Amino acid sequence: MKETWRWFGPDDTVSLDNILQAGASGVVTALDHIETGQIWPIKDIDERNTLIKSAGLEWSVVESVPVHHDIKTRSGSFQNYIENYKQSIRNIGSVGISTICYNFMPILDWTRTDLSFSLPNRSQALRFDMIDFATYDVFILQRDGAAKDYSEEILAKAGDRIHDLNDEDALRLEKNIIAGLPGGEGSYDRSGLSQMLSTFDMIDRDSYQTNLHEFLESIIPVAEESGVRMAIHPDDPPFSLFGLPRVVSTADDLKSILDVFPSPSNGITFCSGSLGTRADNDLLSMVREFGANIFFVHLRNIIRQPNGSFHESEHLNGMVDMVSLVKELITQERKQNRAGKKQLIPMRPDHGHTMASELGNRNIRPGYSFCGRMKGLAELRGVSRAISGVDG
Ligand code: DNO
Repeated sequence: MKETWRWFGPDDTVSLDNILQAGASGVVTALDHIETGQIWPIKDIDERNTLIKSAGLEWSVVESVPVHHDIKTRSGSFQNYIENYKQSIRNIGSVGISTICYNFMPILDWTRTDLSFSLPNRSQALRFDMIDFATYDVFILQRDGAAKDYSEEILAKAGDRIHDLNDEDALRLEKNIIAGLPGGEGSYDRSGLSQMLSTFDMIDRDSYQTNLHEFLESIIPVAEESGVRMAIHPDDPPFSLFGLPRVVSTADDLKSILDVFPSPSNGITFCSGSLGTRADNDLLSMVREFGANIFFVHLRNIIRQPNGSFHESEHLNGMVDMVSLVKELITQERKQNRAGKKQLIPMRPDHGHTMASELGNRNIRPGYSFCGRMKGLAELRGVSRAISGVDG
């Protein structure tokens, strides 16, 4: 696999030199200054690419070109936005970047309830706590019908928790959940979120899946012509939130995406941390099943609890058997290369703990510390080299 690093552009606290020093050879980045739905101009893509190249790195993956809400809901100006999306794919392909990561999560992109969950070694991790989430949804946001989306046990605990939260805790919880995380799309306040949720009143799981399929039918042929591979990122977390449909969460979901438009340009971002938070997702068999269409890999580990809560653990210590997963990914990569692809799959250490000199630094993007990711990358490279070496 090719070792890459997510870079948030020239304003990132981590410089391109830092990325080289951490041991990556590729960069994963996006033009966050372009408003969602607008065309990415060749000039801007070119400028970013030149910057990366002049630092001795390669722009391996665009993460992400966000999909506009109108496309997801097939409302408003969705046809226009699809045309713009196609043009962005062409422009990205014309600069020679061959992989685009995107997602189809409704309203919120990835979300957590706690951005500084303290681990036994006193570093900090991101956590999703189901009871906190239910507390917010049912008692703070007071979404219509929210209670029916949770078990009696969770509701009872949420009912207790709301009494333990002071105003400041409640606001922090709200901000963590809905104000948007790095690279994520949606950033809302309470009334903005409620208003967005109402746009999904008439969209159930089946119709949302159809919307995704129709989007793929429009863009995949353009990606093929442009020499670009589209890699859909799974839902994070991979289950419904706020009663919204999520359609990129399981092996069946991924299969339906690949089957609706079979193409060397229609593929997935295999995110072990997202997919791994469902106990019923068998990651190794997913890699075996979808290997030929895994165009990008995020490696991250988790510890989950039976009620759906989880936190992000060290890259090698958690419920994902990371060594076996890396081995399976390398096996698939070799198989593809023997079949003539001759391409390494870009991999990035996904998230890292906040630790060492970065603890307490408010400028660190949650999940995107330098030290934590460097530790993750070093560990994952070690595993990867050991496996490649052993198998020749
Ligand atoms: C979180 C990330 C997400 C992801 C996008 C993909 O760390 O994995 O921001 O990149 O949702 O489109």
